Amino acid sequence: MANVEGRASPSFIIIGAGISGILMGIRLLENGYRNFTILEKGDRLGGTWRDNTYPGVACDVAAHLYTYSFARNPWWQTRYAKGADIWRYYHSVARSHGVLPFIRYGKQVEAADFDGREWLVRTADGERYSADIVIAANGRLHHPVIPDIEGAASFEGAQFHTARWDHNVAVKGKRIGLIGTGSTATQIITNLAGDVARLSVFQRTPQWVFPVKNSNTPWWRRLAFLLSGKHWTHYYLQLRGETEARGKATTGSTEARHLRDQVCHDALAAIGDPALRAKLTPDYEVGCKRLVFSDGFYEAIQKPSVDVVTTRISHIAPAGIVTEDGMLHELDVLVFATGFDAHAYLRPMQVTGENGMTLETVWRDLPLTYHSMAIPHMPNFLLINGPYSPGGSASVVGIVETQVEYLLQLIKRIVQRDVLIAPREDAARNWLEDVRTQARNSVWGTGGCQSWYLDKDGVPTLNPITLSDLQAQLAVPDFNDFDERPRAVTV
Ligand code: N01
Repeated sequence: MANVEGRASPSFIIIGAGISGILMGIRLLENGYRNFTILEKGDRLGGTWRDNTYPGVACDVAAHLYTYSFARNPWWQTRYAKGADIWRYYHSVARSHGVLPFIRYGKQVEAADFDGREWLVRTADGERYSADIVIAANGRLHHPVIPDIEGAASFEGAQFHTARWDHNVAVKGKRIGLIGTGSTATQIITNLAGDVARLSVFQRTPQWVFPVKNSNTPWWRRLAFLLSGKHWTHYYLQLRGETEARGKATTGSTEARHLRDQVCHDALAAIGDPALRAKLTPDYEVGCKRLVFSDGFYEAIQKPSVDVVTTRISHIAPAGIVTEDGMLHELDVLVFATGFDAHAYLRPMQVTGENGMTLETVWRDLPLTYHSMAIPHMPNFLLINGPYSPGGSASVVGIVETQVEYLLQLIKRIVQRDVLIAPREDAARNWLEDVRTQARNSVWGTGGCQSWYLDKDGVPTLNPITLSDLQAQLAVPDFNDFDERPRAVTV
C-alpha cells in the first residue's frame, strides 16, 4: 500500500513500466519524489519491447534518437537497433537510475477511484493502493487484435499474433502464412523470407516503403562518440534533422513531402516483375498510413519463396487459408500481423473521478483530454502518451520526454499548493477541436486510406505536430485552463 504522508511526501502510482513509466520514475526520483510505485501488468518492464519479440523486430527510428536525452548510448552497433537491444537499453537505464525497486510486476490495474482526496487503485489480484497522484503510462499499442475469421479454430498448425510470438514453434523450413502488411509484417517478411519453405503474405492493402540503410557503426566511431562531445553532437543533430524532416513531410512542408514521396516511388519502381509491382502499389498518398522504413523489404518480397496473395481471405481451413477464389494456401504456421486496438487507451480499466464521474461518461463521444495529458473531472490523474498524442510525425521518446517535463510542472504545483487540479472541460474541448481539425486536414485524414490512426468517424487520433513545435507548445502550462481547489482534509 502506497503511503500517503501529505504534501511533504506526495504519493504516486504510475501505471505501466514501458518507456514512459520508466522515464516518469526517473524524473520523479530526480525531483526528490521517492514515494511512488510503478504497477506493471507484465512480468518484465519494457512495454512494447517486451511484448514484441517476432523475428526481425527492430526500431525503424534511428537508435540514437530512440534513447532518453539524458542517457545517450554511444554503443549502438547499428543505425537502427534490434528490439532485444532496445529492451536491454531501457532495462539498463531503469537499473542505473534506481527505478527497478519501485516496480511491482503482475499488477494489472483494473480500477482507479477518486474519493475526494486521493486515488484508490485496485489491481486484478485484489491488491489495493492509494495515491495522491496517478500517472497512466500504459501506452497505445498493447491490445493485440486478431480478426474473427471463420474456421480459425479448426487450423491444425500453430497460430499466434505477432505481439505473442511463440518461440517454441519452429519456422525455419516451414510454410508460413502472414496476415497483414503493416510495419510489423514488413519487418517479419524482411527477416524470414529465404529462411522458410514458403512465406504467403495475405495483403489487404499495400504499403508505401521508404528504403533506409541500416549501416554498422564501426568501433572507432562508437569510441569517438564516447570521447568527443563535438562529434557526438554533430551526428545527433544530423539524425534529429532527418526526423524533423520526416515530421515536416507529414505536417505540411511541400518540399519535404515531395522529397519523401519521390524516394518511395523510386524504390517501388525498381521492382522488376510488373505483376508484383502492381500488387505492391498503393492507391493512396505516401504517409497516409504509417510509413514503413525498411532496409531490405523490397529485396525480400521479390524472393521466389514469397507469395503476395491479394485475393481476399474466405476462411481458414484445417490445412491453411482458403481465399475467395477457392484456392487453399497450405500452411504450417499462421501469424496474425493484424495490429492493435489503439483506441482502447486506458480501457478496460474503470476510472471514476470526482462526484462519481466515470471515464466512460467523460469519453462517451471522444477521448477528451487536455494536451493528451489530463482529463476533465479526473483531478490529479495524469497521462503520458494519451489520446491525440503525436505519433508518426515525431519520435515517441522525444514526445514522452516533452510530456513528462510538462507533467512535472503540474506535479510541482499540486504538491506546493496541496491542491487538486483537473483541466477545465471547455479548455479540453477547445484544444481537442483544434487538434482534430489539424488531424483531419493532415495526410492521415486526407490521403485516401484506412489505418489504425483513424477513429470511428474517420478522424485521425494523432496530433500532427513536429517535436520542436510540441516542445514550444508545452514549455509552460497555462494554469488558467485548469480547475484548482485545495485538497479536502479528511478527519
Ligand atoms: O499493425 P497495423 P502493425 N484481413 O495496424 C491487416 C508501430 N510499429 O503491428 O491495411 C486482412 O499497422 C491490415 O490491413 P489494412 C507503428 O506505430 C513500429 O504492423 O487495414 N488483413 C494491416 O496490413 C505501427 O503503425 C515499429 O487493409 C488484415 C495489418 O493487418 C504500429 O506499431 C515497428 C485484417 C495491420 O497493420 C502497428 O503496426 C512495428 C484482416 N481481417 C510497429 N485485419 C517501429 O519500428 C488487419 N489486417 C518503430
